[in-house]
Amino acid sequence: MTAHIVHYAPFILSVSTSYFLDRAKKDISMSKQSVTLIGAPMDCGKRRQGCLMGPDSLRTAGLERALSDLGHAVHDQGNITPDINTVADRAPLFALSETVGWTTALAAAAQNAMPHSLPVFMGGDHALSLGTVLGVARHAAQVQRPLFVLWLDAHTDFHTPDTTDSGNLHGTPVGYLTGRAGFDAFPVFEHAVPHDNIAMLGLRSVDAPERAALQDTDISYVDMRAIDEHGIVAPLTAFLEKVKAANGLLHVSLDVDFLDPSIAPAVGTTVPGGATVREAHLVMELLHDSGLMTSLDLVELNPFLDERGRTAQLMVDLTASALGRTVFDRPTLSFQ
Ligand SMILES: [Mn+2]
Repeated sequence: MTAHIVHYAPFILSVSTSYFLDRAKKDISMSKQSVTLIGAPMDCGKRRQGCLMGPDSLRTAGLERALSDLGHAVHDQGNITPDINTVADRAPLFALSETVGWTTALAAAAQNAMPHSLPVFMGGDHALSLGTVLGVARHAAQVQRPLFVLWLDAHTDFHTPDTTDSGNLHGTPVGYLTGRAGFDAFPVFEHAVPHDNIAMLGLRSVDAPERAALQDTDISYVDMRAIDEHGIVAPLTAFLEKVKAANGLLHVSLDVDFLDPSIAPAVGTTVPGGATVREAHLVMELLHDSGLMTSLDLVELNPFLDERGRTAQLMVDLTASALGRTVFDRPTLSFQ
């Protein structure tokens, strides 16, 4: 047996070393990108306050450094502010006017950043996706490529201003980006994302009307039970293959509550039974391997509820994984 090992070990070592050196060289030249950090201290998508501190918490946890250490050219353009006095408020919707103002401003910021960089929107609550996806969809239409959306969330956020009981508009961005009725106060979503182009991962808290509406669509929704039973790789890989085959742009929206509250306590809408650290990193690593992600939301981080910055740190680490941080380089043949 000893002879066997001695005989083969140098061969294995030399093959794998040269393979990984080649791979590393290729990665360094191919994966450097221009990244724009855009702060969106938006806190009006729900009543519980604190998300306005999210961008600065992500900065304090070292987001810019984590990405520049990977070789990316990172530019933090600071925080944007909402357009004001856009529409009248309307009960029972909470802060409708302010939310529309953020939507307009964020759509413009997304449209400005997309042609030259991968924008990372530092939220801010999930209502910011009303604006980011609007802007990204406008850009996708301009460059004539289909837009795909990956929603990593405990919730579907498929409400509309007409169906929400709470009046909290952070529960409506997927309703908006799919072109559901009821968003008259908002800018027209000219290029609604087809249901087929949307995948939701991590669901475990879905209102009955949302579930009924969702089940009438072709949106791919994967709840935590499905992840428990079959793992997270298969549904994600299937979705990424679709994006690749269509030469699509891919917007990823990462809600803190996608993660289990035991590892990510800094969110107002904790739901037990979320993704583990490894499941979340695996999603991000597969996104990087695919090379398909073109924009990213980091949302619902409420630093007021955090424990010594651990949730902010995890969100930074997950973003780094999505942009190429690995323990070891390894083959990613499925997307080559
Ligand atoms: Mn959400």
